[in-house]
Amino acid sequence: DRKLFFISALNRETKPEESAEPTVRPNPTESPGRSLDPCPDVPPNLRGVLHVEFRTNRTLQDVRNHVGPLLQLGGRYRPTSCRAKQKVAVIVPFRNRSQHLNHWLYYLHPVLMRQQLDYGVYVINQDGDGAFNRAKLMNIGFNESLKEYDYDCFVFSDVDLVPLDDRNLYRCSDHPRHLSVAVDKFNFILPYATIFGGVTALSKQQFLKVNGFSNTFWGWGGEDDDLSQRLSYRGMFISRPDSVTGRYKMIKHGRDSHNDPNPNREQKLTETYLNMDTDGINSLSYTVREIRKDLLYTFVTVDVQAPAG
Ligand SMILES: [Mn+2]
Repeated sequence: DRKLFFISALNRETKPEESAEPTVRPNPTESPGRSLDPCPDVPPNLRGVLHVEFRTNRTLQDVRNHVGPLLQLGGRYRPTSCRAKQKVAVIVPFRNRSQHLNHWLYYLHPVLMRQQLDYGVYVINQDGDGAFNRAKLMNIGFNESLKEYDYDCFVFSDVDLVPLDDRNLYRCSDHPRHLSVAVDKFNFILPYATIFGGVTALSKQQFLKVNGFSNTFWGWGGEDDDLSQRLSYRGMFISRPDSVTGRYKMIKHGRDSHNDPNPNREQKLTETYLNMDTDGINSLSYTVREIRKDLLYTFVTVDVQAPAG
């Protein structure tokens, strides 16, 4: 039957596993020392509850002085005494939030170091003033970070969320992990059971299994619930730390310009199952405007091809 054959050929072509695999160019000079023993399951120098405050004005130079000496260009770090269990790309979607980024870097770098991760920080900056697209910036971060290093775990973090306990490990688990479970803004309570926004961690395999995020959520809201539904449709569960370890402080802010609530988000959430195989990492299209290496991060400015108007 010709028609059936055509449909099955089409299905094969759109399978995310085949087209989504980004090119990995491992840099031999950057491969972790094979001679080191693996790091322990529980990092030995964690502090537990952290003091976090956003009242001071922190400059980027303050942060460089504070954590810079231990970092390699591009916000890269790896423990020197043991071989890290995971290679983690921390992806931060961004536009016009420099003060938030300073705070985030000030608190996160020491935490990630104490957690003995082999990690890099990628700030993905949306160019221009078109509608913001958080989810597409996440997909771009996944793609761009993999061009630099053979990362196997991806932490996607909003720039205004700082953990209040360093036992909340920025690593991947057997199931996609939601890290920001108890945010002060929501009175330290999980707002609803399927929530998957804020800070999340997915292995490369988990991310590709759902074809990444949707690229088509413009403006605020919905993209995180869409990813949550993708995970569910692919038979995965959400893993979480307990509500004490998973506490976060959010930097207070008003609504960003060009990030109004997306009026289509409810409708789009009814279509996740229909769209997820064709809208995601396998359909990602963007233009890199600039890649700038700071000691504290890799800053990737991208044109996300926002719709006109
Ligand atoms: Mn926020």
